[in-house]
Amino acid sequence: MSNHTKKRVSIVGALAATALLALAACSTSGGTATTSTSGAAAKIIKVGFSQVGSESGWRAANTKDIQATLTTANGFDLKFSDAQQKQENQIAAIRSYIAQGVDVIAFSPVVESGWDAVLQEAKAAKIPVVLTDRAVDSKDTSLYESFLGSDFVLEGQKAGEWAVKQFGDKPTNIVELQGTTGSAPANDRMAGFKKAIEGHPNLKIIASQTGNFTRAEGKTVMEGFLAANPKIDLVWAHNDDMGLGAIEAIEAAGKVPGKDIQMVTADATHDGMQALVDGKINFIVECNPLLGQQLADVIKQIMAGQAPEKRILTKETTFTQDQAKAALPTRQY
Ligand code: GZL
Ligand code: ZN
Repeated sequence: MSNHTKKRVSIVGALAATALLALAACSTSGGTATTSTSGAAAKIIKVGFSQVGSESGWRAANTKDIQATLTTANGFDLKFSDAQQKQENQIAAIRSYIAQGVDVIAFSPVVESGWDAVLQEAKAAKIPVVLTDRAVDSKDTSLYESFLGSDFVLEGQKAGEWAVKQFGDKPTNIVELQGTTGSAPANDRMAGFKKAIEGHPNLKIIASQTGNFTRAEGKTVMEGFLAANPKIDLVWAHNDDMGLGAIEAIEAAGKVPGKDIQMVTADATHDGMQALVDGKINFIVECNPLLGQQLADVIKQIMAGQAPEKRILTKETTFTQDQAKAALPTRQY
């Protein structure tokens, strides 16, 4: 190849490389615009998210997934707030998102009721709202575009059906560690479990109290249950974290969890599944926290002027000890 041609080839090569670099830079810089598939600059979507808190392993996995999915590289500018399980903090966060003029508001309501006023304000500001994880009891369903999350009644039912199978018609004293008072998961898991055991009068819920979905409160409430009830056969804990706290109280009382007192929980987080493998929990009903992709898809539909499905269910299953042994090594949370 002549020197002249070599020179031309190297200039063309350099130009092509620069062009490629420029293109790459603009698509990952996450500046004001990203190149969408059509090549036209797609607007970054400003999302205000109000999270319940950081009360449990489930919540930590849910937060991690949402933050890992709603990134600038994926076309989002995510504003995220943790309400420490207080409704007034969520209402304040939603109001601040309205004031900031975000494109979409998403949140997991800590309790079911008391949202109509602030959701009316979002509607008046023409900011669409997406519910994730937990539901609100607003009669006016125009206040939100979509609700994506689990069927908690079904989760409770699965736990109750297991208890019926496990204890047959032997007299069985059950204590219930309820989730946050007034929250959709607590209300619905309780209802589902009760429905599954009705018609089996041998299965009796002899005590029921909220442990607010935390390990610490689950332990304290279980200590109270143990002090007041000489015969407890089964703990029904609305989440793994309260169950793990209860295990500490059971062991401190010199009893063997999973044997002297059996346990069924909801969530299937890593630590819960480990306790199931260790035989301290006997059955877990999964509640899938990985809602980030579904949320991203719903927001993109809304921004494209499409109406998302009103109710989007999460896929989830149940685990026996053997199934937990098989699943634990590859679980994402
Ligand atoms: C259920 C979620 C509940 C989990 C708890 O979707 O709202 O809140 O079961 C969490 O672990 O605290
Ligand atoms: Zn029966």
